[in-house]
Amino acid sequence: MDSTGTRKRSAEKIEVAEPQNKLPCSAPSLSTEPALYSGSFPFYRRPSELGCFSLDDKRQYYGDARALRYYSPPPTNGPSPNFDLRDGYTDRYQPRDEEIQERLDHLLRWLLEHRGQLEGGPGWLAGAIVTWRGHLTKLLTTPYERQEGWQLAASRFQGTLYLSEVETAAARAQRLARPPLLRELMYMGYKFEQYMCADKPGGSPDPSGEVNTNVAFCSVLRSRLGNHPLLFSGEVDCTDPQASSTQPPTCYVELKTSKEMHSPGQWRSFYRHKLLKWWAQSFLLGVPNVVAGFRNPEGFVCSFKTFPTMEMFEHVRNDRDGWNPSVCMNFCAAFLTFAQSTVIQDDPRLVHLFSWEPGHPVTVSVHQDGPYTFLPTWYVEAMAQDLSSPPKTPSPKD
Ligand code: 0WD
Ligand code: CA
Repeated sequence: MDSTGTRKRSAEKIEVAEPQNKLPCSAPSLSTEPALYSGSFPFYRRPSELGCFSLDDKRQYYGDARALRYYSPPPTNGPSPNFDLRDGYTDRYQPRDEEIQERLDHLLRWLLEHRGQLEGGPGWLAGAIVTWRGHLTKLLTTPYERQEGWQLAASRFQGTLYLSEVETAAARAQRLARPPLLRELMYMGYKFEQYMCADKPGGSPDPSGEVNTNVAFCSVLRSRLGNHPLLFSGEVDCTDPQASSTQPPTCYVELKTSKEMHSPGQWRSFYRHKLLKWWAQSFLLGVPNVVAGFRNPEGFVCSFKTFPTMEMFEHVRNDRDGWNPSVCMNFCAAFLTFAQSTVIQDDPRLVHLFSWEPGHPVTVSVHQDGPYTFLPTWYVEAMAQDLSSPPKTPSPKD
């Protein structure tokens, strides 16, 4: 940034797709072809936790760790687990209302309350990208995704670039028509967390309680990808009180469920598809281990396995149809460069909508003051106050 608040163009080459048809002018777009991004692994700063917040059973925000849970697996020398993941689905399940679009709101509240204490020096935030970890996960997996597209809304405000996902029409239609079996499968993932987590360190899980997916513990982190400073937040399942490091995010554990596998072909497919998503999500936040519970066709977890995040790639390293972490990270860096160079105007009501469908490049459309605007007035006005009110002069008593 220079003193006028204008973003300096970096020397980095923007990897914008060459128009194949050689038309003289076409709107800029970004290719997602894996072959274009297979260079060496880019710089990714070890994510450090800046803070956290919690959402309660009514989705109310608290600026503390009250919703953090503690990893409490059954003893390894005891009997093998037998967790009924369908238990409570019909009578003890309080699912979050997915019609409510929260966009970046909770993260913005955290940022507003901590903007004065951010490390990185004055102006760090003005050069940063603010988003959810889940949005970055989608970017990382894009070069390999063949089914689901995405839309990301982008606005620049006081220099900072904010990225907020927009539910695509197809995703909305799918959500509204979600088959009952898929709904139950989603519940089973949360039920597994309840079997594996305690409310207090050293405590025991209580599977008799209800599952309420409004409750969330979110970590807020600082990192950098290439020359892009990042501030993002992600939901964390639990912390391991026995972990060798008690320092977040390296004490965090991600919990997953997956179908029991019986053939080498099933494992291969698991490594190619599921492990890519698990890796991208946990690598971004710096979560060292993913604990997977394998469920049988009756919905019982009878075994689990820990997958260290840094070892996941080994399962596909020699697989021609596998994934490559460098491709994921280089594509994400290229997208962030593309977004930074596309969104020039500093205006919280102006949205550049980046859209992607499998088999196509990322395209952009521009929207002013419309339904895509996502930075809330309470945030914009409070942040603008900072700039308009002169800094307090210390009184002799201070
Ligand atoms: O990702 C999104 N489209 C949005 C998420 C848009 C706006 C808000 N959020 C919220 C979520 O409700 C949640 O509180 O952000 C938080 C999660 O952010 P994230 O960590 O960036 O998201 P992601 O990495 O996609 O998901 C992490 C976990 C999930 O774990 P699994 O193991 O299934 O990947 O967050 C939970 C879920 O447990 N989660 C949700 N919980 C309730 N409703 C949702 C949701 N829509 N999405 C993710
Ligand atoms: Ca999880």
